[in-house]
Amino acid sequence: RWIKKRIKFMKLLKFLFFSIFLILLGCSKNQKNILSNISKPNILIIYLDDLGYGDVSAYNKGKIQTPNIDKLANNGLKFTNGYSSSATCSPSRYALLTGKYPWRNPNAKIITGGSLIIDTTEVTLPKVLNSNGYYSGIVGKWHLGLGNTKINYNSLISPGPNQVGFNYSYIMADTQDRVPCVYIENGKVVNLDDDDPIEVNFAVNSNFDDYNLPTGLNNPELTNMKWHHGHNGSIINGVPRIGYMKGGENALWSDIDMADHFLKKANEFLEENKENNFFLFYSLQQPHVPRTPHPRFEGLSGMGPRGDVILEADWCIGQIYKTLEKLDLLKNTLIILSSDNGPVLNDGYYDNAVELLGDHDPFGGLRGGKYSLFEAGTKVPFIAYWKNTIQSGVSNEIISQIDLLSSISSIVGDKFRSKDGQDLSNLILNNHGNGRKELIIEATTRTAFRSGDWVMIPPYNGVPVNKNVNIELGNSNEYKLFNIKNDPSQRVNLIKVNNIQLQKMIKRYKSIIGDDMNSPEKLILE
Ligand code: NG6
Ligand code: CA
Repeated sequence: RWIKKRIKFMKLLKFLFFSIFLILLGCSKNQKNILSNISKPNILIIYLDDLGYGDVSAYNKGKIQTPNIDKLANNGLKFTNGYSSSATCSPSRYALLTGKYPWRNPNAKIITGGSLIIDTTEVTLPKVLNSNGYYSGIVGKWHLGLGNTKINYNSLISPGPNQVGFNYSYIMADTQDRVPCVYIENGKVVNLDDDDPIEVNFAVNSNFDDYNLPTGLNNPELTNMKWHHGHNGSIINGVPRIGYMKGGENALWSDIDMADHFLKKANEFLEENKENNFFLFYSLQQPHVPRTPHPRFEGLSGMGPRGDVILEADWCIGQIYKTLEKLDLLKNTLIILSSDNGPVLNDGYYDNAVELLGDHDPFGGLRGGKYSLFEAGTKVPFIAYWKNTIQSGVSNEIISQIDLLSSISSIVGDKFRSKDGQDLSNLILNNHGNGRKELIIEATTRTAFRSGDWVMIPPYNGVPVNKNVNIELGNSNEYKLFNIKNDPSQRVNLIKVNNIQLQKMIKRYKSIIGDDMNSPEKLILE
């Protein structure tokens, strides 16, 4: 009996030990999950196209209302000195994905049907994340070039996003004002009919007239949006585009449905990857031209199509937020929202962007705009949001999109740091520590220099104002020096008043750009 009792007791003990062991194991597993999720958040970059510093109402500069972006800005960290890496799209996106200044790469210029400008051997943001167990996807505008030579849209298009790190891609090749007006999924044109191959041509004196296809130049009567400058090639869905396109009828996108279409793909990506660590680059096309809001947004802003597509984009961002909420992903997703360059009103179509602007200020009181070396070219909305992790706040520290690769790498525990980016993870997550001390600003291959509160713009040949878009580009035959803390709209040139500061900045600027400056012919440095 005694032995039986003892065996029973031992069994009980064993059971107890085993249960405790299981409980502990469960705890530690949970703990590990929580920890690993916290140290490795999902990354969602929401990237807008030509959205200005004043176009987000949380910045209190303009009149348009963007409640969904505001939600991220007001409950996350809002940067007031956040920069895109260039005042135009392709170089800016190149720098975001590689952490390298775009002026180091002579190919990093606005792309019109051109080849991929990221070397497939280069380290990129998606590659770093993939090596840390992430699944990476891009949905939306690409504009970093495709292929190595002339692109054949009728077979697998490569290299492209999938060759520089994205496991999944659903893109528009360049812009919605450029042909071909089709979506490309993992290198394949979506809905392409083999019997109706696509031909694309960007030659200025194209022989596309030979095909007897209407163009904006020859058949303005067939357009429902009039071109102002450029944009007089093939007419697709009533909109004249840059370049000429033939065939691919079945694959043509619907402009008014583009926002819903990309949103659907982005939502699908989130649903499918809710169990993975994921990186999604949600690259919206708004408010770039042609601005074609879905009819349910038409007229809502009272500012014409430009305002309407901003409301449409804001709504899409709200929908993405809802999806993350529904999938219970907000607590372990770091969201970065920004724009690839500053705003422009008339970028080539008559769409009343100027006429109906009213007292809205997309430029947020800054000088210049898209294409410009002045502040409005590259100072953009820049927001970091991570529910329950990033405290709501405002940072006046300087941060650039070029820092995202190094910072995100650091956040996920990777050692990689890019050539020109800084690890600003502490600033992004904790609003703590310093931002950049200095930054090279870029616009259409020209460069300028920000150091602390000072901006120095070297002299450049070229017109001071691009009359078509009515934007001051920053060209003049003298140096310019501004203290943007006292003079954010860069009105007072201080070269005479503070020559010492000017000389200091010229010296430092030259030492940074060195031999890498790729357009010395544009630079008149004495
Ligand atoms: C310019 C286009 C402009 C826009 C820009 C690219 C003309 C006259 N202008 O060449 O409309 O498409 O390229 O914009 O064709 S970006 O935001 O993608 O850099
Ligand atoms: Ca852009």
